[in-house]
Formats: sequence, C-alpha cells, structure tokens
Amino acid sequence: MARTAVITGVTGQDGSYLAELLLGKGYTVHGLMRRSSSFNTERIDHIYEDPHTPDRRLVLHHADLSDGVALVNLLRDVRPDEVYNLGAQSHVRVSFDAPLYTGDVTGLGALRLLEAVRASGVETRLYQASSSEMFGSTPPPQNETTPFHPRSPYGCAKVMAYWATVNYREAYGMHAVNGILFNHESPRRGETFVTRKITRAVARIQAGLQEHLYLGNLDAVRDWGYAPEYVEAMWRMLQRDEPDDYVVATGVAATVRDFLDAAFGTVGLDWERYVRHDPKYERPTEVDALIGDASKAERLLDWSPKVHYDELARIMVEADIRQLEAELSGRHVRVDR
Ligand code: NAP
Ligand code: F7E
Repeated sequence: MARTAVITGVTGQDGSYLAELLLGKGYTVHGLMRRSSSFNTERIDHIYEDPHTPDRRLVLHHADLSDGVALVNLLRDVRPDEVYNLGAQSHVRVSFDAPLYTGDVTGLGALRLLEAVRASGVETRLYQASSSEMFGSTPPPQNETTPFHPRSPYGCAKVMAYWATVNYREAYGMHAVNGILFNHESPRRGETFVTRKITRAVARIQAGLQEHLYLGNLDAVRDWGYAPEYVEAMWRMLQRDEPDDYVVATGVAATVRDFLDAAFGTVGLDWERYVRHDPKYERPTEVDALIGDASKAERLLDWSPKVHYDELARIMVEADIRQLEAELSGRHVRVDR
C-alpha cells in the first residue's frame, strides 16, 4: 500500500529534501505551506505538480501552524500514515526580536499539531523537529540524556515542543518521536544562517561584487552536517516500531572561523582580508558549543553522517558560485540544480 505523509514547513530547507526523499520512496506527500504575498515555493518548484495532474503525489495546502482548526480539518481529510512537523520560525537571532511569535509558531504550533492528531482521530506517526539549541549552555558532548538549558526564545519554544511530544507519547500512547538535530546545512540553507551567509559572500567577493562580510561571534563552536543526510534519519526514526528520541549529529566540532577557512579556502582567498565585525549579529545570550554524540542513532537507526563541515563548505561554495554565474548570465537557476 502506498503511504501518505504530511510535512509542515515543506517550503523550507529540510521540508524540500524530505519531500524528495518520500516521493522517491513512493509516498504521496501533502505539503503544508503558509500563505505569502510572494512565491515561497522556490525550494520545491522542481517537484511541483500541477493540481490538474491526475494521480499527482505532491499536494500542497495552505495551512499555518497558528491555526489549529485548519490542522484538524487537514489531518481528517488526508489521514496520513506519517506527519513530519518541520514548520517553525527557525532563526535563533530573530527569536530575540520576535519572541512571542516564535513561541506561538515554534512551541505552541507543535502542541496544536499534536492536539490536531488527537482531535481528528487519525492513527499516525509523528516526527517533531527538535533542536540541539535545547542544550544551550550545557557543555558538549550532548546526547539524549543531556539536560536542557536553552539560551534563546527559539530554544525555549523547542524545549516546550519537545516535552509536549514526549507527553503525548506517554499520555495517549501516540507514536511521536523527537529528532534532536544538530546544525545541518546545504545549498538550500536560508541565506541569513551563518554558513550560507559565508558561502554566498565567497561567491560574490570572488566575482568582485562584494567587498566585506559582516559577522558576529566567530568563536562559536558548531557541529555542522549535511541536510539531505539528516532527513534520511528523520524517516528512519518513524520506521521503528517503538517511538523514541534520537540525537542526529556528526560529532565533528568547528568554529565559525574554521568554516570561514574552509569556505574561503575553496577559492584560494584569505577570509581575514574581508571579514568585519558587526555586534548587531551577536545574540543577548549565545550558545557557545554544540557537539553531538549520535551513537544511539548509529546503533538503532543504522544511520551515520558522511559529509563534515569542510566538505560541506566546498559543496555550498561551489553551488553559490554556479547560482551567481547563472544569475549574471540572465538565467535563473536554483542553487543546487
Ligand atoms: P527553514 O528552512 O527555516 O524552514 C522552516 C519552514 O517553516 C518553512 O517552510 C517556513 O515557511 C515554515 N514556517 C514558518 N512559519 C510558519 C508558520 N507560521 N506556519 C507554517 N509554517 C511556517 O528551517 P529548516 O532548516 O528546514 O528546519 C526545519 C525544522 O527543523 C525547523 O523546525 C527547525 O527549527 C528545525 N531544526 C533545524 C535545524 C537546522 O540546522 N536546519 C536543526 C535543528 C532543528 P516559509 O518557507 O514560508 O518561510
Ligand atoms: O548561527 C554565529 C552565531 O544562525 C551559528 C538553526 O537552524 O541551528 C541553527 O541555529 C553560529 C551562532 O545557526 C553570524 O552567533 C556569527 O553561534 O547559523 P546560525 P544557529 O543559531 O546555530 C540550530 C540547531 C537550529 O535549530 C536553528 O533552527 O554562528 N554567527 N556571525 C552568526 N550567525 C548568523 N546567523 N549570522 C551572523 O552574521
């Protein structure tokens, strides 16, 4: 029997890779997107199917995580086998400027979806996109038993969503899992996250279109992995008979400086000549170091990462150079096409 999945946040980085993965496995995918005054489907345009296509397997719906009734109605209509909650206000720095909105969408949004599963009476498995930001100031290495100490409204909202997911599993026997994913990037990464900001700048500086790159804290340590590998782990979590929570990470630590070295090094440039400091990009409370221990996922999901930060930087720089060249020649080409 062909399976059906719902993905919230289908227009985001992970949503687009997960939709591709599930379509490749024969699923029918119902992607939820929020209404926008301009097109917000660029990451999924290549898999878009016209609504008039018979037997299409990618179906898009307008739905916002702030609208619980819409979620109930949608789940009742679609009756999915699997639900992936990837929708969120996902930018940590922005969450300090929009704390209530972030709490509503990233935190309460997860609770609305859990409650919508209950209210619609649908038997389904649910994946919650939890985050290493929940560990905040607790020192690395971090695994599934590490205490949470979030350092931003985003981190607090994700902790709330994490515990709501655990609670619905315990209270109602729901097949609900938390994937605690460490930073993962790709050529589809949003342009204001630090890795993509750097790789786009490398392409533009090399082309003579940009002089400087303004950044905040260069000492932060992150564990950067490759998004297409991470969505595979999400899917594997929902295929296990027992619902559980898993850390997904590479275990390799790098500072923002290390990523700068790798990215600028791809084109033979010295980043110190171009990078300037702007305190505007610092956070009121920073997460100094995130390094994951994914041994549980390796053992139980048979999942292991292949791409580490230096290879990732090269993949992203090369994609941004290709995209810039296409733009300059008047063609419009998605970054990773
Ligand atoms: P992303 O690129 O920022 O995508 C977020 C998605 O959520 C987008 O489709 C966005 O729509 C949608 N969204 C935003 N507000 C919404 C609302 N009010 N209602 C419905 N949808 C809304 O994030 P990502 O990197 O793919 O991450 C996917 C999930 O994993 C997020 O929950 C994120 O917090 C979490 N996470 C990410 C990482 C990481 O390193 N990437 C690590 C751990 C956890 P638009 O396209 O219209 O903006
Ligand atoms: O920052 C520092 C910044 O915004 C990484 C989200 O996907 O991963 C992501 O959150 C580090 C931080 O990602 C700039 O201070 C320096 O220490 O790329 P980022 P993040 O905050 O780690 C987690 C796991 C998620 O769940 C989130 O959804 O880089 N940094 N200068 C900067 N960061 C940005 N954005 N811009 C700068 O100019």
